[in-house]
Amino acid sequence: MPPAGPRSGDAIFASVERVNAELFTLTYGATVRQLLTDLEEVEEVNKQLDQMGYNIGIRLIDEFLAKSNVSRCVDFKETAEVIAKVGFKMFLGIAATVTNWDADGTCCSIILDDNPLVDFVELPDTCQGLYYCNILSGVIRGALEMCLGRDIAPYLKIVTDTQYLAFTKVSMKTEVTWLRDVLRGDDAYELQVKLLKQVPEEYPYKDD
Ligand code: MYR
Repeated sequence: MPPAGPRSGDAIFASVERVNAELFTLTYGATVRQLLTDLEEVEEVNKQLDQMGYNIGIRLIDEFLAKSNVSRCVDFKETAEVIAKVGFKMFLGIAATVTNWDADGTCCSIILDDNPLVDFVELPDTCQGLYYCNILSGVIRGALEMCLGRDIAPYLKIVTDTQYLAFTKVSMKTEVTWLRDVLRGDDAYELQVKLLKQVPEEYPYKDD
């Protein structure tokens, strides 16, 4: 056992961070367990986790854009790289890799280098159809639906007597699905992100 004594600020922060990460992982596990008890069907739990993630994602994008200094991406390929390299790092402390692009650049895989959500987790046979980390697919779907997307040059718009700059926001509708999941016996965690359509919205944006 190391001798007790004063610890440096870095060591204390590292240990607080580790405790927070463990608390987060255990809290997420308790949430999934409660959903399994309440909803009984794993399919329903999958849907609920995705929906919870979506609700987080539509809010988290503001924090992401404010903290990351990421500006609008030029295409979906850049967006996917930003999610993998900046988003996963910022919110989960892990890196991820983008791969398996389709020919038109609208579908790819994000492979997680690590997955802190599954520390301490082992699924019983009764949960075989469960996508334990489905909250992550919802987060990505929600965040992309609310982000600025492709940059369309700002243009002048005249409303009654007032001239003001209007920017176009482009919401990205995506389908995010797990292709591989270690908890289900695969060798990696792989999320497929498919861009379905981009919906331009003019200022003032509708809140829905
Ligand atoms: C833009 O083009 O407007 C910028 C696009 C950036 C999208 C980044 C979305 C971040 C999602 C974070 C996912 C974290 C998962 C844990």
